[in-house]
Amino acid sequence: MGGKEDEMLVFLPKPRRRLRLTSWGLAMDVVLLTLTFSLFALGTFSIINPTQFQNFLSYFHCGSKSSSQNTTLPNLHVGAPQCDVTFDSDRFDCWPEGKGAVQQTCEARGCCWDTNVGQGVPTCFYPRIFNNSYRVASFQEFTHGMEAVLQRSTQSPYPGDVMELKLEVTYETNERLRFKIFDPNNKRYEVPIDLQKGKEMASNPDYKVSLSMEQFAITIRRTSTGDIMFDSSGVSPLIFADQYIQIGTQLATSNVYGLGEHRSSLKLDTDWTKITFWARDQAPILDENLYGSHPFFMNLDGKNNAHGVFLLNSNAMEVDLQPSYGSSALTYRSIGGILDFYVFLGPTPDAVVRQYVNLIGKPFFPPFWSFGFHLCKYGYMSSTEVKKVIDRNRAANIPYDVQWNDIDYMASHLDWTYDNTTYAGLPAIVEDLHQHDQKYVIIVDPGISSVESPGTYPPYDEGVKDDIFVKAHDGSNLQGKVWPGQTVFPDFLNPNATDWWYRQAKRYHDVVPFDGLWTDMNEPSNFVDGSISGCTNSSLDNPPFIPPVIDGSSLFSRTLCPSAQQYVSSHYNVHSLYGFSEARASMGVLNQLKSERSIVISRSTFPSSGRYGGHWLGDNRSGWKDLYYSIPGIINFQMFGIPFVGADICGFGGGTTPELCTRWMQVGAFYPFMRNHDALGQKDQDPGSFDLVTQGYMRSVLQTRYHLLPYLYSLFFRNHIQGTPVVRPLFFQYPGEASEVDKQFLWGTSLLISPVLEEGATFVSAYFPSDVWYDFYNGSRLSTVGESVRLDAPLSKINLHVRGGSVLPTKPASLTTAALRNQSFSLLVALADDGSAEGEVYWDDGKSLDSVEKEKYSSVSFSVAGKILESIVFVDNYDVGSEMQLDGITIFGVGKMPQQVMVNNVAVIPHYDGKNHVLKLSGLSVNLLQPLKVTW
Ligand code: MIG
Repeated sequence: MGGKEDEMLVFLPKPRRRLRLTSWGLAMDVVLLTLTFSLFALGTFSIINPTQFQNFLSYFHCGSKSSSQNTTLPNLHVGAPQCDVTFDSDRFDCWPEGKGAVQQTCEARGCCWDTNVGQGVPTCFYPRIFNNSYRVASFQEFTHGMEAVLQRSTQSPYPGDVMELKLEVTYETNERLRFKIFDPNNKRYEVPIDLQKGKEMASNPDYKVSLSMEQFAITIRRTSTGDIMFDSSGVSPLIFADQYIQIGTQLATSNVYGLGEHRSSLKLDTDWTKITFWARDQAPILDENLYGSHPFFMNLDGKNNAHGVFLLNSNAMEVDLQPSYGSSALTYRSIGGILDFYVFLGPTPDAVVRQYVNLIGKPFFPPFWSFGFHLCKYGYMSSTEVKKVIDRNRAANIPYDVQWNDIDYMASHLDWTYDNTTYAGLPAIVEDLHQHDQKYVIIVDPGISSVESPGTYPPYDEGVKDDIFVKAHDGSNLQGKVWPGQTVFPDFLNPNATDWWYRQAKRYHDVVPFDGLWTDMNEPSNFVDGSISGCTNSSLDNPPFIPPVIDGSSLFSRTLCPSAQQYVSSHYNVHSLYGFSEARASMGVLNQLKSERSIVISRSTFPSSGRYGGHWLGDNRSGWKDLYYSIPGIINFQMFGIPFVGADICGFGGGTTPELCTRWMQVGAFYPFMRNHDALGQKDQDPGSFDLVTQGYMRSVLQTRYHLLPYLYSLFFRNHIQGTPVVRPLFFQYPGEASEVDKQFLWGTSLLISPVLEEGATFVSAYFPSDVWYDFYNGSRLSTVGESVRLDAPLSKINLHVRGGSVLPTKPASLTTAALRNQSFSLLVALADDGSAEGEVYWDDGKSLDSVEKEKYSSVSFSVAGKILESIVFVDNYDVGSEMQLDGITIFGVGKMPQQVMVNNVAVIPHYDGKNHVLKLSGLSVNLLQPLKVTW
């Protein structure tokens, strides 16, 4: 922790030491700073911001009292100067086990003991000067990075210390830096995902790395501003033992986001929060570990620049967030693998997401049909019941594209079967759906029954033959228990499993031609802990440290034994990759089966899952809180590169009400993946099951969604080629404002959604960033911005606003996406204050596997300036005439009735709404693939 004997070495580029001093303007500061510099070797902190300056002061006050140079365990106790950590917030937990510490054992770790602390504050914490960690023994600098050898000479509290480590820093691109800390002498497990790296190397990066030598620390700053992006000095010290790896970092500000999968507000709570990563089948509980693992966060700095930090590590892990030095700090504690960090420079939130997604792999491009409305329920007792639901929603003219089936369709819950008594009508239903241009998606679970009569159940027999099941520690197929009873679990990390999975899917698809796969239970979930015969006493099953997972005491609660063996490594290491590997295999199977784009919706996910499918947020409840939490949940998965995401609309568990379900359909109409799903035993909640008034509200918002699908689809195209997030929180677009707003969200940069999330409310208080906003429905301009505005929100309506400066492509709402596709386009133009606007449309056949890669699409951009709207046709390779026709243009913000309106040099008769300043052109029938020019 920055002892005065510390030397720091600064790498690339050269220090700009004096630059920032003057900006503080306080002579006192400069004096103290100079003092500080004399204590901490010059060059240590070449660029300093005020927060950092506070850190210096505390180092100064305390560090001056210590002159400890030795490397043996210091004998510390309360009251010793080293333990005089003035603020609770500067205390870094030295006993993360939580229970079991007493003064003596705490001090034996070289730590300080104080029970007189606030809620959540550790009683056993690191002293300021902590010598029981690593020092830099040697280093070498290269053009594109550096290497250092780190050594420790004492033991940590955990077995298997790696006494010598290697640090490798690579300046990978101008926007991305990697640093890796690993054991150079023994190869350890590393996450087997396929990162997407080009050959490019950094040429002029805006980052700078410095090392603290005597007590190892790494500091990474944005060169142009001096702000911290990663700084492991002054926080929890580095520990690298076989099953306990710890490193900390200061945060630039407490505006920190990400770290999934968890249920929480969008901006994370940094007031002593513990976040656990270990894939888990568990209905969402605030902050607890959930279905997937995404050790990625975004942090805003004091200048509202954003950066991102990704720790590529799949082991069980804990991240602690706490206040520190007037800002916040973060501590990672992983129980395996290595430390493999990527830092992304942004500087906009949007750029951070793009940089991260470009590394982990850009998301799959969903087929057009998948943006329609999906309907599902657990507990359709028969195919007759499914047919009844389909029919009543069709009869109610509900825009509706996809019907799903949960495990009810299976015979005895066996994958790749259907019950030929209760579900005898299934093939006919699928045929009927297809005849109506609708699609059908089924659930499949990983657990494969291992106790069917030999020769009767090919998925098991063939899996045994192909030897693709997860092995117990003794080499036998691990036996667990899931829906069908006793089961084994395919190891989707085994390359042979994909072919096996394909054969099972193909056999079934020949009879029931499903269009997408829903991969549930893939944490993987197990109804018994570990296996039917328990787990071993090994340190894999009983590690010396267990992060605070649900059920606290064990990693194998409701899943497989960590000692189980998979193709790549132990389940201990690859547990959280199970859902990812199943989605990857399943998308491969679908591509081969359908030769068209399809969807996989996976419950468990890991970084790069987005390449192979989407996600839903799991088992929520029919409650208003759950409705709210869906919004931060959906935004988080945009950051995680899994943009095709939704929550169970109207709520899964518990009973919904017409009001809640209406409000939820209104929010859900703006989930990228829109599915209404209900739990077993609950009352039906499909739109057709409600009274006519409620049905009307639901139909109306579905029509709005369908109308806007060309815009959503164009956003997904951008996302697919560049990683640009589809749904955004306000702070992405306005980082200086609204850093906590998570009850509203944007589609792209142009459409602001401000839903009602409270029972009985008929208005909503919505925040409007300082910009130009028009009411989506009537085009009137909002007069108040930069604050919260009270908007009318009767149950019939969700408030939507269009940002001035946008052009959105639309088509008239239809009952299916197939019908919608055939209709002509319209443009919705919303003018900025200077009269400008821009936008684009992407269009293809909606289904080809290689539409984008082979440029089998059309794309047109639009821009408005000086009362002229023009288009540029970039690609015109998809030209089905009826689909590419442009019929209408609506322009918001046209101050007065124009004298003349010309479209491609032909005068047209407009409609002008003088009250709301809206100009409307209709019946144009021009070809969108010809350059367009509209003047008014
Ligand atoms: O053990 O398949 O999250 O959506 O309806 C429960 C039945 C299994 C959990 C999924 C839920 C699904 C349910 N599944």
